[in-house]
Amino acid sequence: MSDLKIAVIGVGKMGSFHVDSLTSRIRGAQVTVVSDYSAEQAEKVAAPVGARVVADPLEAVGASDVDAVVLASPGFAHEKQVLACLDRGIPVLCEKPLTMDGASSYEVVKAQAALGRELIQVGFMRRFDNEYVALRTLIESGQVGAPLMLHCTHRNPAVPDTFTSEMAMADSVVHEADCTRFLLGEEVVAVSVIRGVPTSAAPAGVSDPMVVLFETESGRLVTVESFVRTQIAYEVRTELVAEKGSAFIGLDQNLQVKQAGPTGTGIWGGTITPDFVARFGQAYDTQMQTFVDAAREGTVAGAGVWDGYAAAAICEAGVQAVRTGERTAVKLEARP
Ligand code: ISE
Repeated sequence: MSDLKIAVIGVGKMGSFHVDSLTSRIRGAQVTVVSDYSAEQAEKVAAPVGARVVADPLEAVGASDVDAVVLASPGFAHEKQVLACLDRGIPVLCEKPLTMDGASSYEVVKAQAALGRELIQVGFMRRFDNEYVALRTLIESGQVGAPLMLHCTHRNPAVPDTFTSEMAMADSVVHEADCTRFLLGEEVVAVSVIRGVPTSAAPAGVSDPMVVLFETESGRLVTVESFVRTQIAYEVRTELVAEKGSAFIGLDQNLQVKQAGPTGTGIWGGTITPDFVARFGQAYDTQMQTFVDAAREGTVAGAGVWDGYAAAAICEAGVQAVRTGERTAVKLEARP
């Protein structure tokens, strides 16, 4: 079987990581087309891998040397680009968010259902992270009994000053929304937000850190600490509390070193990953290999269009909860 020819649309931090992954670590794929609103950035990423630059993203989707698309363009551009992939009948791996709100994501859900084929995969890469997979396997095995609660920590070292509390919900906490659904296998029905004392690194009026509470269909509780300006490193942890035990992932338990410290005493410890690409590199690559393997068969695997829609609806409620301080219900339409 010949290599899958891929167009990567949007080659900022994430898109250029995907181009590198597809070129050097993924089997059965070749990046043939690169598109970006910055012609200079597109050329910089395309040239070393022998891809051609197509300025118009919709033209890239329609190109004859493209069998599948990886979308890492800004979220507001996704809807049109994903629908163009459906129109052409080719698989697409779309970075989150699927679209900017629940209503437009539901339109995409309906469009795929009308087509009768699954062609959209949403880039919730944590579903491919070895630790998240192990935690879900543990839950499914019943070894620690029925799950009761999740406690999630989501810390980023820094974000631009333009990154508001609403953006923390839509851009960062969205992963915890998807993990909740992935780990517990049920929908989130309500979101509440509690704002605490902000870090001095946060601009005036921005709540950082904040605590988010998800309630699931069966009444399980999920707490999320969202803190995007820790000024330290990237820390993402989850603790499961179940009837007969608990379990933890994300402890940065890699290389632990003991050595002489500055004060004549010994010190020990390891390092914390600096950012999400370093922390989830394995998950991104596994997700991409899964996408390529499925796309060569004309389909997709992993988080689907419904997962993208549910996450968009949860974040919409979350943004509302940030703004009003009120517990906000998540409204999901019927699954087609
Ligand atoms: C970023 O867009 C991601 O997807 C990361 O996983 C998340 O941790 C970060 O907060 C987001 O800005």
